[in-house]
Amino acid sequence: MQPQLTPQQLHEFERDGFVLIRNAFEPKEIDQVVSWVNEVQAFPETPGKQMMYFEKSLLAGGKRILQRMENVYEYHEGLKDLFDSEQVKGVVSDLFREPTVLFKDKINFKLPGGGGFDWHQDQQAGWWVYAQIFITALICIDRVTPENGPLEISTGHHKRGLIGKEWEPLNDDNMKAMKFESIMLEPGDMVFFDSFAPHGSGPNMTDQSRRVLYITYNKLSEGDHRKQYYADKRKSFPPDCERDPDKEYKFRV
Ligand SMILES: O=C(O)CCC(=O)C(=O)O
Repeated sequence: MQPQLTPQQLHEFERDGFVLIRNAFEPKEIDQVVSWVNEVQAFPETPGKQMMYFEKSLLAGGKRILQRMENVYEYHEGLKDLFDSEQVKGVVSDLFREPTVLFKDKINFKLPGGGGFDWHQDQQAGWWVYAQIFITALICIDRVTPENGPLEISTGHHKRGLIGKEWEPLNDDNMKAMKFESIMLEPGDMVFFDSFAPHGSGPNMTDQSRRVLYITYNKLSEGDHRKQYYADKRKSFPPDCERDPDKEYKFRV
């Protein structure tokens, strides 16, 4: 099923910096995507392949849990086809009003005890090197509730360009006059958002996971940068299993 954006949804995206599409996937389709996410979640940590990042659970015991996985595109046929599909990439092209190319793919697992994300614009994470603007497609895998760390997005501030500094979360001054909307989701819902839309989220202190796929594209006219982006990221912020034990690594934005 290809979610056909209505003129109203196109308008909302331009006005707000994001648009929510309910039931973008049929139940059978999203069940398939959930089973693919289960498969990659069980992948072993392997240097040079999918990039797996872990965190310490905020719940009692503080065990090491999977926080996010990137670059599964090359290692899972089903997810690769999904990221290349009309249903996801095609809609981003409609929003850009021109052909688009995959920039990065990521699953945020937010398992029980998984931490939140400081307020930021994705564009602050050094993305300028690659392109001027990106659109991310979020696909909801697990139900998102007020308790498990929903995505919170501010409406209408995407038109202000870079609001904060690169590589630093937004500060109170940057966020004056911003209102954030928490987005509750069911599996199969999608959100498309602009790389300048300020957003963040809280931790998941429940006993259920809150997994969400984030697939990011840029305009094809700005070039295909996925391989270079991941080569750069492996150096600057490598996955856990590729780290130098004598070095300290800090997630910035
Ligand atoms: O998944 C979330 O809760 C927010 C994720 C986010 O902002 C990010 O990965 O940049």
